[in-house]
Amino acid sequence: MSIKRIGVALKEGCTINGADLAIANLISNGMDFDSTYAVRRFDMEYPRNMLHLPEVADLCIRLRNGNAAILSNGDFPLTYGGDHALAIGSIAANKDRDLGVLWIDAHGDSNTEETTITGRLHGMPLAALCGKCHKVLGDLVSPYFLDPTNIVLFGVRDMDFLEEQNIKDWGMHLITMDQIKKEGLVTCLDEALDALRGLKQVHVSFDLDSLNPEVAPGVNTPVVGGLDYGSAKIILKQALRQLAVVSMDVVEYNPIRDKAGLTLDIIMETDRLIQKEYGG
Ligand SMILES: [Mn+2]
Repeated sequence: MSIKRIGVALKEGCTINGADLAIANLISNGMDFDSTYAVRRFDMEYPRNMLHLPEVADLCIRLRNGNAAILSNGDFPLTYGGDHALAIGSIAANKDRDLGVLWIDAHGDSNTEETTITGRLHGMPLAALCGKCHKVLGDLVSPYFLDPTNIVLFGVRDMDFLEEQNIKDWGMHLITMDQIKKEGLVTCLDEALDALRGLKQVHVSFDLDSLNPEVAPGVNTPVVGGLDYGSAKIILKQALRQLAVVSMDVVEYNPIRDKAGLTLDIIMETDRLIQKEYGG
């Protein structure tokens, strides 16, 4: 059993230049990948509220198949990106119908094609994974949809009004940044881990925009008032120690927005933390 690093050079889900350069940047800074994925272009129309749907769906199908093979070998896929739409593929790779998900993020990522304001698919992966978004995305997850009550959103501080309704209506666990500031990290983290502790397999999706932009400026859609990196390390460490984590993502790195390598340093330290906790 070993960690397999997967690199996904994707910007089509956020339509922001630089998201696609994340993997090349990590490679040039010494990170090794077991495999990498690039977007294939299709000369196809897509709905205005589902930007670059053919490219994102094609990439997620290939990533799903690749990561499913890693999981069936008993190995641990650690997927770097690239925008968060890639998690539709990295999570659909898991065929456990009771898969738990810890989604650490500034945003809700739970828009549907009806509620999205921007049309960007990186705001829709959780809806897609629950089978509540566009059919093309649903088809690539089917029949292994997530149960929304097995999803914990952590560190959220920017939701669209209708998106927040989705999260509440579907029964996801929502732990906002306001709540973390009020009740403290330890209390909130316990609540998150309790919701996932009984599950046989858990995926952790770490969006770097969960961090305060002063700490990690190299992200696609920064939101003020996030986690400090010390808190993020506690969250990841305790998740890896207390939950049956079988796969992870570290996403939304944008090297052209980084300042003084701050976000790069965080990614490299996070990679070491995951290796240490997974190995020992
Ligand atoms: Mn996200």
